[in-house]
Amino acid sequence: MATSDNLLEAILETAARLPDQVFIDAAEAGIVRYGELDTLTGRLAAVLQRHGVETGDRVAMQVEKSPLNLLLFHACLRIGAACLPLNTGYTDHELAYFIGDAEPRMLVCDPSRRDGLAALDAARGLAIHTLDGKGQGSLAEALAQTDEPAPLVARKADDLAAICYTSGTTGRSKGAMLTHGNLASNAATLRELWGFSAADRLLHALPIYHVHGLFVASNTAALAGATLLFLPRFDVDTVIERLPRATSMMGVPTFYTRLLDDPRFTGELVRHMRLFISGSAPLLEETFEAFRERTGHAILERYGMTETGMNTSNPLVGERKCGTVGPALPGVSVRVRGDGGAPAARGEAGVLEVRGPNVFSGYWRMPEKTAGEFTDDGFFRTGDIARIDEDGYVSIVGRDKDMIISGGLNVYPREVEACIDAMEGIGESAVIGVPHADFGEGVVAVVTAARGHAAPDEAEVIKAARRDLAAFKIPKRVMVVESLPRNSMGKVQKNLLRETYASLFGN
Ligand code: MLC
Ligand code: AMP
Repeated sequence: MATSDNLLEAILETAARLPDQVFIDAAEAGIVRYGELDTLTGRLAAVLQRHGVETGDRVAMQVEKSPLNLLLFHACLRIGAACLPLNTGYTDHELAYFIGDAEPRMLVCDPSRRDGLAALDAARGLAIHTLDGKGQGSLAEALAQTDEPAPLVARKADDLAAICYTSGTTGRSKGAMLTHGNLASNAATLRELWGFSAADRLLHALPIYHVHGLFVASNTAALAGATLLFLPRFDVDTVIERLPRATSMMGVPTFYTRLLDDPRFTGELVRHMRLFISGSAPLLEETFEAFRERTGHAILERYGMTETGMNTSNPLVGERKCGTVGPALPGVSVRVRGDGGAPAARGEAGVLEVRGPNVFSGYWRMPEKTAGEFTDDGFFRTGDIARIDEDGYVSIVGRDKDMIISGGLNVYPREVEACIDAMEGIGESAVIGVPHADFGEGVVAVVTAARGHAAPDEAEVIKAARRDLAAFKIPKRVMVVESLPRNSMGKVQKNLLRETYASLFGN
């Protein structure tokens, strides 16, 4: 019986029952069995402690996906340190902000980034270890030299387990503080709801620097004693090759559209599969229908956020309604508020609010920002526009926040605009998302020339943006206009721009 609310303790309970079962099968990158989890996480935790990481500290990780990367998250849980997963695409410029804000005790990065980040350790007393996608680096070397496992530290449900940064529509990126209770309750609910068991082999092609791959997929599988078929990234060839061994798969909509684009992806290939789950971005009805026609499987769509983990899900057994994200999870309350904060009538659209054990404890060192996002009765304002039907199924119909979701990754126009506006020769810019067959939405920048300057050059703008911004945020196109359309209040009319460029990517 678990003696504390430490999420790793719950995972190790499952592990103790299934010592020979494979937890992570990463093919040539190695295999980790459930029976090894206690010792491995203990030894890795001992390495962290030897470098000064204590309970309550933060450990930042910006590393390529590998089994050791996932175990590093578990090692943090073990000693009550909060892990700070960071997109591998973030530039040094972006990284410096997260390090400055979260003040981690340790950063684990790819060996190729080590030199560029050298200034950080000197300036902040930060211990830096390296780890590459093959599981090699100074962290692996230190692990090999460590025999004595660090004991597991008891945690309460409201103790911090992770800080996940999510950009804001205004201002700085915010670190969403997720607790052991948030992660454990959500994983236990999803295991039950989606019927995960030790018989499952979950095809895991998601990155593990976001909640989808790190928490939803990995924690749910680990609590169930399932096997993760761990791929370094989503690659159609490898996915098609490994699907015959899988029972289930989780992905963003781009995974499913890319599979459908490949003639080798047939109903025969996936007849044995139990479950396909989609989330992180809207699944188009045409994708749902084409998938069902090709394979006979109805993709199960669910809805969540970094701040909340999963909130709603279509059912495992029962109707999966296309175009909806299903009813609220057990224990989670959802409601829709119309204009002025009054409850919306059933079927009417408004801002979606959620409350439950999955909802984060607040933004790191931003108490005012946190207070502003919660209602007096404890509901979190998601910023998504939704409606709820007579059966309690939620449909996400829009966003109250100026955010683009590209291939399941969020891009905040304001951040890209600030970067472009600072460039020589640019007057102003407006960044929008328009339909894109592969990424769902494609980032487009509409720019004007600064007074007295020639029209900006598309390639130059893109090249300059790359210096500061991760590749997924870089506009796929830069359109030059004489002036941006504005309303009578002087606000840029992005809806007009979205209409103008709706077919830019040939949709
Ligand atoms: C990569 N690129 C992207 C991109 N991913 N551009 C826009 N949007 C993206 N998502 C860039 C690359 O850097 C490259 O640029 C160019 O686009 C082509 O890359 P690619 O080879 O096609 O990309 P690929 O490596 O295949 O990645 C695409 C992807 C990946 C869809 C497989 O982005 C992915 O795994 N997305 C999942 C993200 C995720 O896990 N989200 C969950 C968030 S949690 P260049 O210029 O370098 O050539 C969340 C909560 C919830 O939202 O509910 O789950
Ligand atoms: P993130 O901040 O990366 O966690 O992204 C969370 C956002 O992704 C949500 O607020 C929604 O806007 C969006 N999202 C997640 N799942 C879905 C879904 N199934 N349908 C539509 N939008 C989704």
